[in-house]
Amino acid sequence: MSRTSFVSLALLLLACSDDGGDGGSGGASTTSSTTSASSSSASTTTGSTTTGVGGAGSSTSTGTGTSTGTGGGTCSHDLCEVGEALVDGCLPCVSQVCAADAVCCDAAEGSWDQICVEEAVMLCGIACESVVLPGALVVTEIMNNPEEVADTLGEWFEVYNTTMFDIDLAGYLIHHDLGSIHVVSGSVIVPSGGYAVIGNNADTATNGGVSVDYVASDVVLGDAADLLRLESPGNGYIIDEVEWDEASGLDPSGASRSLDPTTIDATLNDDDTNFCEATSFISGGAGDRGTPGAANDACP
Ligand SMILES: [Ca+2]
Ligand SMILES: [Ca+2]
Ligand SMILES: [Ca+2]
Ligand SMILES: [Ca+2]
Repeated sequence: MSRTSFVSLALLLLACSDDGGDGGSGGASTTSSTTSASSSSASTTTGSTTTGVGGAGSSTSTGTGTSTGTGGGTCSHDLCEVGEALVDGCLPCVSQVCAADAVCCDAAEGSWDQICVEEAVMLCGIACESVVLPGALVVTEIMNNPEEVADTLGEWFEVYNTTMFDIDLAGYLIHHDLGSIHVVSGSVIVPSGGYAVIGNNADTATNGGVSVDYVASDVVLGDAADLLRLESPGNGYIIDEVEWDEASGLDPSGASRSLDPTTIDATLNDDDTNFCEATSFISGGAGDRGTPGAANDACP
């Protein structure tokens, strides 16, 4: 099995698991050695670009090369960082990765490249800032049919970051109705455990009072049916995709399609029945309902 097909297979398995996302695009190349989705935000970080902590708030780091807490020796660099090939066994996770992909421990011919980093994330469950996998972002709210303002002025959607790292959407591809692709220009930080709002108009005086973090004026949100897909740059992973169709019975006008807060998950948001009409009025808005940039209303 080639190295890239291993990553694709692992992503496929991830997509089939409970906490997986929408899976990667099978033909996507993962050979580029860097991903550009790393966060450059200084809002919560200390300047370290990769930390590799194993869990939020956990003091046991399974990703750092200096960790010896789970046996093994000391690795020459962090498992989340690309660099020279690591010595097999310097951490249990390295043994796991190199058993599957010998290149990562081949000092003569190989190196610990970005594929090795991704494999460490997928095989060992560590977290690395440079690896954004399907499910990391979830589309949680879609205002596809505002009423108080024209759709051409007041459409927006909201994404939530499920990971412990901030995610920068710079370079991400936004598809609506497959075939239309918007490439995010510039930095748009989705904070860890927080939201970003992407809309077609940032002027709160004319867009229904919505604070928009990024304007994508060419992303049109169909009233009857449409889809949104967020694709990461470089590796082409589908980080989340959501489709809707009024045939499901949910067909709001003047209220967003709002994902129930108990189902914030990239797989669960594939089911239209997990959405309902928002009930809160947009703060300072013109009368439409939604919670852009904030937690969603509970569904009945
Ligand atoms: Ca619309
Ligand atoms: Ca409308
Ligand atoms: Ca989804
Ligand atoms: Ca919301």
